[in-house]
Amino acid sequence: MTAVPDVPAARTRTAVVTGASSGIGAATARRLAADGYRVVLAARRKDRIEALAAELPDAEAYQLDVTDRAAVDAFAAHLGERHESVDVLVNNAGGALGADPVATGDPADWRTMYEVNVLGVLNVTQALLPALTASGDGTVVVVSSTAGHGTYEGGGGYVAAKHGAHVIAETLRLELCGEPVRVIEIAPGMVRTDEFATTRFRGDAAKAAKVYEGVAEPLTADDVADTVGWAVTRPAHVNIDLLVVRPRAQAANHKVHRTA
Ligand code: 8X3
Repeated sequence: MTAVPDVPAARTRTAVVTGASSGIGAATARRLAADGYRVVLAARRKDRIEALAAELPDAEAYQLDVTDRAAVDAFAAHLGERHESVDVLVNNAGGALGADPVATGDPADWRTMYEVNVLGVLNVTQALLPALTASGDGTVVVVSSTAGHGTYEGGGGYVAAKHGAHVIAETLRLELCGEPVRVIEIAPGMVRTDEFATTRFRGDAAKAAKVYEGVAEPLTADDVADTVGWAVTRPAHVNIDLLVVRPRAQAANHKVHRTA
């Protein structure tokens, strides 16, 4: 009789997605769950992430404000207790506030955007890096923006903050060279989500709608999640440093084709 060799059960890999309560974060959580990850959805809005986690095969919701360092450290400790490993971190939490010129932008808005888009990425990445490294094959994703690669009038504090997020990804990749951790930056251009533009214009739906006016097909959150899922599921030795994704109708930050 032939002995059946012991085949070790494949380890369930854990992916953490911040800002998972809506838009690109929620779509990314769904995508990584479909790719077989145990997904931890982290966001401030508990009801939303709980509802999404309940829909996914193996997911957990964890209420988190990425700008609160003590809370982020507690989150890292929680993951250490509850999960065999942390394999993927998708730093997605972020957003824009206002579209004022530099001359009149509100410093409080700039501070808030720096806190979430830059320090939020720093906090969660620092806290989870030991676990990502210990996994033997960790991946850090920074969802930045084309606003991190070029500026536009009224981009103000958002453009400045997203440049900061881009620089974190670039610097971290240099610093981790030789460690078993990839650093991937996904830079989306115009994406129509339920909240991005509405938040930026503080609930002014008319202003928010103008952003996408006449644009045949802005990207969807699923389009971006697809790029995250693709980049993360490349073989471990393949590092997609930077993936810029825009709708066909947007050739550059300023160059958007609109129908009348
Ligand atoms: C969103 C892209 O053009 O609104 O991250 O800055 S843009």
